[in-house]
Amino acid sequence: MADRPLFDRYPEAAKAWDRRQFLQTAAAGTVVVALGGALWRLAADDLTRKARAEKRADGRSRLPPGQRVLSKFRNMGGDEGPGDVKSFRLRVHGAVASPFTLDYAGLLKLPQVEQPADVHCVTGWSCLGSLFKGVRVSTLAEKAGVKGTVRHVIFEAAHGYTTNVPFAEATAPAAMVTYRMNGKPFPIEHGAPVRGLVPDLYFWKSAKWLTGVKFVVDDEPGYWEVRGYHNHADPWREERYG
Ligand SMILES: Nc1nc2c(c(=O)[nH]1)N[C@H]1C(S)=C(S)[C@@H](COP(=O)(O)O)O[C@H]1N2
Ligand SMILES: [Mo]
Repeated sequence: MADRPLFDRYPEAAKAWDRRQFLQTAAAGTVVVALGGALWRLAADDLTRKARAEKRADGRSRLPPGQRVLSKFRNMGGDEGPGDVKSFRLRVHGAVASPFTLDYAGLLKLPQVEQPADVHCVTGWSCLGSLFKGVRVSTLAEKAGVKGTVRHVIFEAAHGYTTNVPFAEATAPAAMVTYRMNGKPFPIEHGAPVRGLVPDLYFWKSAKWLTGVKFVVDDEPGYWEVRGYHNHADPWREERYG
């Protein structure tokens, strides 16, 4: 861009000059963004087509209906927790024989798994095959000794965010509390240091900035569930809104 001339004596000329510069910059930017966007869209459409044709081990389509594949997670926002490992605590409680609280080192001492998962956001994007490392919710359930009457798991997060998942689905092999994605810690905006992961339900069921896992007898609809989103959130049934 050209250096801005001195317009002290001609403020009207200054306005016109600034406007012209602005329009030029905006036009150039639009072309670049449009080109980049078109290439990105072609690549994403290709991933989407491939995933539609694939089947999961459980026989379901790799891509739930109404979803498009993105190559990485979009940051969907939320009220961030502190994000550091030093202050991290995970409270495992509710209808259990032995409630306990883990710090980060304690979490790492439990049996670990590292397994790929696909995630599906209710806004329509899916991200396939990221590798997640962590501790299964079933491991936490066993350690706590959940009572036979427990039917739901409430994931608790910073600033009061919660989400509810049926016990059977929260303790399926795919569901965990995770602290690594593709070998790297989660960035703060994606839930550092530990987030829930219930990949076979819409992604709002995967609480970022996790602080607790509570096993309960009676259901407790969470933050989004009381704001019009579906209580169950199965992407293959498109359970988007309640
Ligand atoms: N604590 C907390 N967890 C949360 C949310 C939130 O607002 N707060 N948003 C949920 C929603 S709506 C989605 S789609 C995913 C987004 O995760 P991402 O930002 O890592 O893509 O996190 C879920 N977990
Ligand atoms: Mo979301």
